[in-house]
Amino acid sequence: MKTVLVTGASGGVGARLRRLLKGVYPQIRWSDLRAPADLAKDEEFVAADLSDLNAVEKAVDGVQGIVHLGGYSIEGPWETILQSNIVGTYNLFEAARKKRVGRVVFASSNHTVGFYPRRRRIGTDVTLRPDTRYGVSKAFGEAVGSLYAYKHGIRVTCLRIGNVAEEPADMRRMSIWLHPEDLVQLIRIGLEHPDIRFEVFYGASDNERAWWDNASAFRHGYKPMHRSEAHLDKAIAGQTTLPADPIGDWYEGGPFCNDEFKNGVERAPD
Ligand code: 15L
Repeated sequence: MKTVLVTGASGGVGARLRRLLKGVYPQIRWSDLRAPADLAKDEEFVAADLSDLNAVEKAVDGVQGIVHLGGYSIEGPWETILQSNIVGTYNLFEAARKKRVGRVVFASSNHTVGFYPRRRRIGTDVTLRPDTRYGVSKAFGEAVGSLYAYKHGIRVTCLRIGNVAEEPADMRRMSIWLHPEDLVQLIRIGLEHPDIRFEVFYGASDNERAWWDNASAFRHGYKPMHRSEAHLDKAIAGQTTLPADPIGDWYEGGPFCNDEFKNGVERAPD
């Protein structure tokens, strides 16, 4: 893996990866709509709008692997989600096929399965239950990844990321937290592990209160280095600042589930 493209360079996760991936691969090309304000002289950057296939093809040209973080990272209006995440992710995989890129790591999200109740422990093989249009777009991305893996032989890893941060901010994040260094480990498995064909991993650190069975990641050698339990006090303190949310507190997706929720608490499906 000599040259790797990372989309979404200007976002919060992108900023952390720019620091942590330095030196890991000989050449890293960063991409986003606009360059990060603190782009260093030795960092390669290509501006690309994901909804423009020609621009994406140029960004992808000559790389062996892609980490696709780009797009809209929270719930948004349909038109925004459609262009940034649905058209954008299709373009990314299509450009990868045309330019013969060998591997793609796709940043999926816990919001593909947000409507599972917290009391259930789920694997990566459950029927998806997206909690938002954003979650639907990530489910679409996983499906496109599967298509391009099985039809075109691209080695694809989908990371259903929980919440990337240095510490879990509240009690929900105690269960879904992903330390940036553990994210790097998962990305490296996706880009380097010889057995990858099409895999889905949960993007979670060593979380004692996890709702997810991450066996497939462990089978590929994932050994998370960070334990959410070590930050419990901070998470409890963060939780006290949040309003009660009967829907969000019941489901794994938290406030994303409550957003526009019209189903009636008593009819909230299990
Ligand atoms: C996500 O998928 C979002 O990109 C991120 O902004 C957080 O909201 C995270 O999920 C979460 O569930 O905490």
